[in-house]
Amino acid sequence: MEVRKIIHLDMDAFYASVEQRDNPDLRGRPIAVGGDSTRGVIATSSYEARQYGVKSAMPTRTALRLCPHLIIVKPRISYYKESSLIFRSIMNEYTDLVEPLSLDEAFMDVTHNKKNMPSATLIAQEIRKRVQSELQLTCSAGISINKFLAKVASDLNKPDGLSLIGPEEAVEFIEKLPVHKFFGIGKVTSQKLTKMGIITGRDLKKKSEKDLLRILGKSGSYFYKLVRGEDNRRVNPERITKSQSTETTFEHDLRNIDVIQTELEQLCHQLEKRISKNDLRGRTVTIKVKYSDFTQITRSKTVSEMIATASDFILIGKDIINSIDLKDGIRLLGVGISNLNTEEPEPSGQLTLRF
Ligand code: DCP
Ligand code: MG
Repeated sequence: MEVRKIIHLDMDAFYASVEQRDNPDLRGRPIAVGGDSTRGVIATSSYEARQYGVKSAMPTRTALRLCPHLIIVKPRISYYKESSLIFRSIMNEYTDLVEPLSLDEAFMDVTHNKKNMPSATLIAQEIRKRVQSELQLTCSAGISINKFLAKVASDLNKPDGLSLIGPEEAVEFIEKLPVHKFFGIGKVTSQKLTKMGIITGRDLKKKSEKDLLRILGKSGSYFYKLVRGEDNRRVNPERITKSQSTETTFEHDLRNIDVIQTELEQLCHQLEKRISKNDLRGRTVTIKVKYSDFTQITRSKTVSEMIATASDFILIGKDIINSIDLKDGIRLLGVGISNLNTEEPEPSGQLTLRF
């Protein structure tokens, strides 16, 4: 099979950079885009603010404690969308195989491209220059042979950087990569792997596919291939997000309803973070529970309004959990949102852009 040339592009401190671009008073200063100090959270922060530890999804109150002179700016999503559209149109000049992951992030497959440029690195460099001159924003690029490595690569020289993981380095790179850097391996799983002495890709590679299926569940086969440099997921320009979810497996089965609800709250905050990145809203909340005997149930509730905040998910999620039989305890809890705004019918005669 032909070696592919995949680029992953990710804007730097996206919302905050747009704000600093549009308001010179904010340039060079620690700013955060987000809600107010009463109950708001930070969507993102400028790199100046990151030095103080101000991060995405942090309560604004905490952020102000870390950095008292932090400037809080209210989000202006329509402006971010406008820049995002231009960003995407620049990428589309090189190929139609552009798969946006959120407003500020996308994969491209430039193996064959409209400009017949043989070097993916040069394409990425050109795009970065154009983003700079047309949007006055910076972005970082990762170039490699598959989606997984391209995404890891774009993070290596952030902000305003580029990095290449070439075909000959791919396998060695993955072998050295700590398991917590693997997308799809969460905190609990990586702790579990660490306890088993699996610290890096190399350790993961020593396991048979059967072992990985046992340790990681269904995704075991995916990781088995991944550590061998194989990730054949294609760049899909048509992908529309239909649902978003997040789940966690506990180290010990949980029986106590208060503990379960606290876990639910954390999951709901993670879910909010995920969907706010994509500017998504939804109407159906689903709770997934796996019992100690590995049987699994899901229960959903649909509301009439589009919702997008952790507090709404928590309210509905708790309602669902209270109606579920917890039996002898649960080993996994998940929360998801569907019936998203991506599935809304388009108003007739009007062209709307999907995000
Ligand atoms: N976002 C959000 N809530 C989060 C995380 C992100 O609303 N919990 C929004 C704001 C970000 C944008 O999504 O600007 C893109 O997310 P990234 O994770 O790419 O973060 P940034 O672009 O801000 O920073 P980086 O330079 O690390 O990419
Ligand atoms: Mg970004």
